[in-house]
Amino acid sequence: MPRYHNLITLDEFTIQQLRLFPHATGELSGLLRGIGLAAKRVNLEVNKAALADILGAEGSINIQGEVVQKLDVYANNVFINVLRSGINCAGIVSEENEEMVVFDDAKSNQSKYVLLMDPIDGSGNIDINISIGSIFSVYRRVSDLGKPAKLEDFLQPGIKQVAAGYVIYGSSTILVYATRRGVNGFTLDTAIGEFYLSHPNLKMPPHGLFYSFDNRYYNQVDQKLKNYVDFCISTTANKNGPYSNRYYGCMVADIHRNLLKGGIFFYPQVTGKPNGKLRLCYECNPMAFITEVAGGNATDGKQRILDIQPEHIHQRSPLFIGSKEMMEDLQRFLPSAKVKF
Ligand code: AHM
Ligand code: MG
Repeated sequence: MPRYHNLITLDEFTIQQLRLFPHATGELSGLLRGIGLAAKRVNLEVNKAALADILGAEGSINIQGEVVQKLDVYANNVFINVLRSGINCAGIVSEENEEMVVFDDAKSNQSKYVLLMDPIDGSGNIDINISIGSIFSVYRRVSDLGKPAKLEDFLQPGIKQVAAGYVIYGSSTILVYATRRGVNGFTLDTAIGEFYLSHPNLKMPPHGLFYSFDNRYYNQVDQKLKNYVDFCISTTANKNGPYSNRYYGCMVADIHRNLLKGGIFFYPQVTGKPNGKLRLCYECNPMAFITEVAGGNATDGKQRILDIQPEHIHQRSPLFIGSKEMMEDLQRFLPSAKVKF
């Protein structure tokens, strides 16, 4: 019998998790089901991108000052439409929307969750058929149920995340999500259109062979960080010699590999980008949450990512994230990095 006949689907898994919590309402399961559905729709378009006239720039510049790709817009609409038509989300913040989007209807106002997302991470990879991703982060609202969600619901420190996850559209499509109980990965079987549990209880290896950093910024970073990059490519980096440099231009793909194989990823402060490039609320926080639950660490170079109180939904943050022992090595070079929590 094929292996997957014994596997459970994402929906079955999230429903089984409910049995562990007698007071659970099923709302988070419903929300994850919605995310899974949106991911399947996006996956379909990604797979026929050139045929579906979805390659290339859309023609506008987003709030971050970046060129918006057609697929960014498509994916953003798919996620928003699925979540708006469901009843398990009170509103969203997206990289593609300057303001929060509140689903102000009687049912959605009763929902206890809000979601923050980057609908397409690694947009620069779309046209060249290299992995891209979607990232999401779920919080319990702090504003009153029954009323529209408020900005304060979205501006919570990452440590308050109830769940976080990503979808990687790669050689296969995998949805990985974390709750405090663990990290699990589900691979899309396109024939039946279901995500199946394929990577149960993921743990990040404490050490790995990869470092992910855009080397074009080498001459723009602090001397201490240059010393660390020099260490990564030195013969003493680990017992097998230097680390391999792997940088896909898609953080989801780099961190997915590091989660499975061990590694470190960093996008620091560089010239003209005092806070790096990545967005705290829907890029750094969800990846930090997943990584920590899996046994790794994440810092902005001064403090734990998950402890940062966001002030703006689109604020950027430097990010250093990865396997525990590699993060401890980093701290020897950047003593202020505070990677041990
Ligand atoms: P995006 O969400 O607009 O695609 O930007 C985020 C991406 C990350 O996935 C990736 O690591 C980084 O931007 C690449 O940027 P750079 O070309 O500056 O190295
Ligand atoms: Mg993006």
